[in-house]
Amino acid sequence: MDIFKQIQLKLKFFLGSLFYLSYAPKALIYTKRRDKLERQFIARTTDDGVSLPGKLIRAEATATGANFYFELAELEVYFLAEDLVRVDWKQGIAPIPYGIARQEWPEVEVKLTETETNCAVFTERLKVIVEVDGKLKFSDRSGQIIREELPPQYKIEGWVHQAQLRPEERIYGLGERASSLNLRAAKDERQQSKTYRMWNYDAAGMYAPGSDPMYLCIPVYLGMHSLGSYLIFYENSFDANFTFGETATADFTGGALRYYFTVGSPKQLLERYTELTGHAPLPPRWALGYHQSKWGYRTEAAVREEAKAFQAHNLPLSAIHLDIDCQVGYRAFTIDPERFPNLASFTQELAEIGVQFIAILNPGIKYSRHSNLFLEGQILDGFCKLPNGKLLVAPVWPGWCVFPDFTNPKVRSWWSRQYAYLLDVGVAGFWHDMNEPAAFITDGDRSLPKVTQHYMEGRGGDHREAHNIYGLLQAEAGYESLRQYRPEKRPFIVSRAGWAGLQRYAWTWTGDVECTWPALRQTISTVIGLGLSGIPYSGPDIGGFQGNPSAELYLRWFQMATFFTFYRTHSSNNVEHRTPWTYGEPYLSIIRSFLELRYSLLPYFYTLSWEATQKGYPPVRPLFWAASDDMRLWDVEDAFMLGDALLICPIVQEKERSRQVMLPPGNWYSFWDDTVFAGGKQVTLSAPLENIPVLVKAGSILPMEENQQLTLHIYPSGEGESLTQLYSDAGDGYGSSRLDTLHLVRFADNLELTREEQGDYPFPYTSVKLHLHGLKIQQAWVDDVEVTSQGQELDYIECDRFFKIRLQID
Ligand code: NBV
Repeated sequence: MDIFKQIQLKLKFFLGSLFYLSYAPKALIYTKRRDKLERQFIARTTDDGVSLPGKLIRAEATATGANFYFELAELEVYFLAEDLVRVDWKQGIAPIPYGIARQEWPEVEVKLTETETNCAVFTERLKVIVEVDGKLKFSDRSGQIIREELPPQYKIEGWVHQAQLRPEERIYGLGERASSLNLRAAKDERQQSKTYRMWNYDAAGMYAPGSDPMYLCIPVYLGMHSLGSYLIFYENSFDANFTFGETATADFTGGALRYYFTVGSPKQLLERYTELTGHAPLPPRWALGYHQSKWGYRTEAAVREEAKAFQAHNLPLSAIHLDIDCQVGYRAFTIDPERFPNLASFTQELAEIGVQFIAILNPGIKYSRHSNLFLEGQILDGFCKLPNGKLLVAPVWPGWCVFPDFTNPKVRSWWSRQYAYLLDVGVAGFWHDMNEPAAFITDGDRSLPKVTQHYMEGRGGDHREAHNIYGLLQAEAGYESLRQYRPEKRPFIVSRAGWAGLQRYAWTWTGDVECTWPALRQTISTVIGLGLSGIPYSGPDIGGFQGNPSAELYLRWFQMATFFTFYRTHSSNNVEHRTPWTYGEPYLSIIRSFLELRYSLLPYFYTLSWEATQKGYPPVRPLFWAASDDMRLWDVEDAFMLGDALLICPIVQEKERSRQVMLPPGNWYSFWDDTVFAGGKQVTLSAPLENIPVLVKAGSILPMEENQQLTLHIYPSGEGESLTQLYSDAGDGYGSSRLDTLHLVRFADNLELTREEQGDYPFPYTSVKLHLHGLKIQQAWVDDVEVTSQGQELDYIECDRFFKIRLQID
């Protein structure tokens, strides 16, 4: 970097620090106030007593399970499906079903048996054994015990729930975590266990791998051991600690102990979990393209210049994100009319070149009589208050702020109305930041005091319960708004915080991660973990948020992110402007080729999105998704699957030009040169600067597009057959769609490909190219008409929409 640039950056950093310092007095005052309130609160609730359920007195069968009456507790076991059960230890505040999408389930046949020592309540696929002291065991269809729980302990408020872990057991999930993929692998200083907190948390500008908690905590985890796998979701939003050592302990500070348990393969677990907490709706197709962002676009001219620079560099771009600098005094729902003088025509101008305008907003509302939002919210009595009835006021970007209480349906609908006029001027989507909710402090928890009161749908509650669902409910309000005020288009919201079910309303990103190689590597586990927690759309700030990545680090991060669902460069306001052309050549050309690859893979990405709407499978998957019984895959955290066809091996270290990976079974083709690798073992793959290893599973068909032409890349396996689906529609809105199902059968000397179609949407491609990898086409028939002459050795054939293709390969 030249000396001028260095001075410029130092100056930026210095000014940035001064800017933060200007908030320091408010942060100090608030921290003191908050501490005083917290002290009062802690004094009120400290009590160490715990009680166990005592002895089981009687069991009573119900239509859906059974009720168990213990000396000191009551337990309800309720089957929602044959392999999904809800367990409810009654004491404590019952949850409001914010996380739950499906309430009605068809009745299942459940039986109850009793012996001297225990009772069992079961379906064909899942058995819950309730022992007289309150221990619970869960067994699967084969009778194998999959999980053993100790009697739960009730504290004055909240439960402690423990389960035995098998030595080889792995744990995944808990929402967003900057930890190892297997959460049990990370250890605390005493090297025994690791505790993860359930408390959505603002890293305030920078976090590193190992940091906990993160912005988006979800009390759900998937357990895998040699006898099977299961998923447990605690429907309890209270602050909690989850510890994984010899046992798994969930320690809640309040609320009833209600959890859902299901057994099956990871696929089945995700299917069930997302049936319960909801599927992510189909995003607009443009959202799967590339997004450019920067904390620092202040004017229309700056944004125009950025969009034009993408064109000039011949780089595709789908969206530009505007951070708080576009606002008036950092206030929600504002865009400075002086700096963006004609927003409607500007968003139109961008849309004409295929670029969507995304606006940020934070939940904190300026505490001022000169703020309309404050006055409106006051009329509704819609802001969070303290127990003495006074408004809770804390500093965030606009200065002193009040916080909408999204647990009040009237507040949600009022908040929903606010998006309308930005939608009217063509803002395509929204970026919800600081919604843990975050507040500026000098020390301690960067949020609202725990005593802050919430409406909780009328039953009342405090911030210990409402904190983690705050971002979720803000996203709900936003999503409903976009559905209502712009019904012809699909909503697009990116939310930093959330809870179980966030996928119904929003995408997320992995926040203010540092610009380091370990942070790049961390992103893989974080994104996979989010997917296993039901959130299919996430991705990092490419290059990291805080700092200036080297050209190589940015490039490697970019290459990896090409295969994540949310594909966005973003960076802090005190760092160098970061774009695909920042580092010049050869980086620019390599990035361009990855951007082009991403856009040509859109049919594949879009079909994975459709699959997520049906089954809840995250597009980005762990390697064990391909073979969950292969223990060697359980800890692979530096590679991932994109759908079932692609295996991505990012480069996670500087100057690395090759790497190893443990392949799942089957054969794997190099995407770059068709070399075939036998799976089920470790292989070494080369990784020149120009690319990262990408493998395609033999038997797959990879749909790619370019200029209205669909290319079906066929990667034949030695034997057998496979099904590939291809989903298409208009790319936005709620019109018709189509599903093309491709059936590929491998015979000794030929391949047969048949296509079936469903749905009314017309076939969106003008022609189809069939590209055969690894073998040559000797002769080809399209719908029984021969299209080649003998003696040719072709890599591909081109045709129109077909129903049956036969390729002679020998
Ligand atoms: O709005 C500014 C930033 C934003 O760029 C970033 O992506 C968020 O994670 N925001 C946090 C607030 C300030 C962070 C120091």
